[in-house]
Amino acid sequence: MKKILVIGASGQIGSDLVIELRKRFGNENTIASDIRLASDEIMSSGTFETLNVLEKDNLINVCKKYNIQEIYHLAAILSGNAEKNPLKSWEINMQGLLNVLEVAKELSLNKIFWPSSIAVFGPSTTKTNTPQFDIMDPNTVYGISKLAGERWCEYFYEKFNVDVRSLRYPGLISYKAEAGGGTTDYAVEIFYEAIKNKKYECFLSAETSLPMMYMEDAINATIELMEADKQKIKIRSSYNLAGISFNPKEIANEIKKHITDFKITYKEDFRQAIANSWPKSIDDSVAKKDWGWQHKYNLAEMTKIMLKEIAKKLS
Ligand code: AKB
Repeated sequence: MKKILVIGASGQIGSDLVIELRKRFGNENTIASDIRLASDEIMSSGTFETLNVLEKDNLINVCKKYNIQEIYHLAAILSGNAEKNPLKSWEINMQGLLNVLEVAKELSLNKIFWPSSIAVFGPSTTKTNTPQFDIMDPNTVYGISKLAGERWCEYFYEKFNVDVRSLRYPGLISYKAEAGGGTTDYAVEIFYEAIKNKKYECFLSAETSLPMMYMEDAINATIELMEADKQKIKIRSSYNLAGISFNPKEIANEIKKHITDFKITYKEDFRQAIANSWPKSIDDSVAKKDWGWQHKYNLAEMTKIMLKEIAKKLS
């Protein structure tokens, strides 16, 4: 059985991905790593290594120690937080990726997964049903680092035959770990506040539509992409990926079907400008055609699960 390393196992995606990889490929074959400790579920179900992706020698040591063949490199500073510390965020997002790509090349690893984002698009991009190929003029540090990262991924594939695969994630919604420092975070926070206080003050305006996805869909997309035959993967920068698109008013209305006295108010902050620069919805027909991607969850199903699971967690 292949040995997998997940970098960024304590974050929002890692918290779900590690558990699913362990289920499919074995607890002992999926090594979790991060600079901070992961969830109890991850710490107790398999091996964990403390690892800073900026320390390339340590990354090499961990890969050699466990005979790693695949890396899922998830560690990054998200859009909102990156604007507060641009140069440090650039270093973490770019040097982290370059270290992983270099190690993949040096150790001849089989496959790498690296997440890109809808943040690669910018103000001049087509806003609705954004196609795979369109104008890309991101104006956030996070978006610029993701676009540069996509170019590096394609470069390493073409020049050095590193089998790197990537998805442009929309905003991801999950109940296991809270999002941290992103522009789409409101769509997770709103559930916690609805259950705890029956009200939420949203940092985006009522009509701000953004592409979003329930975490289970994102995890399935990630593993399906990584398990697809190599010849099916035609895009070596990053694939557009779509789930559901909604705005704060629409998700609040869906929550009100379960918590009838829930109230939402709006107070825009600096993240409104970021959201305004991003697409409202994504065309992922290339992913569907190349490796058969299809999402499962809609807004109503996701809302039901999020409310149930977060209520359980908080009690
Ligand atoms: C963010 O909001 O920064 C992320 C993303 C869309 O990549 N969730």
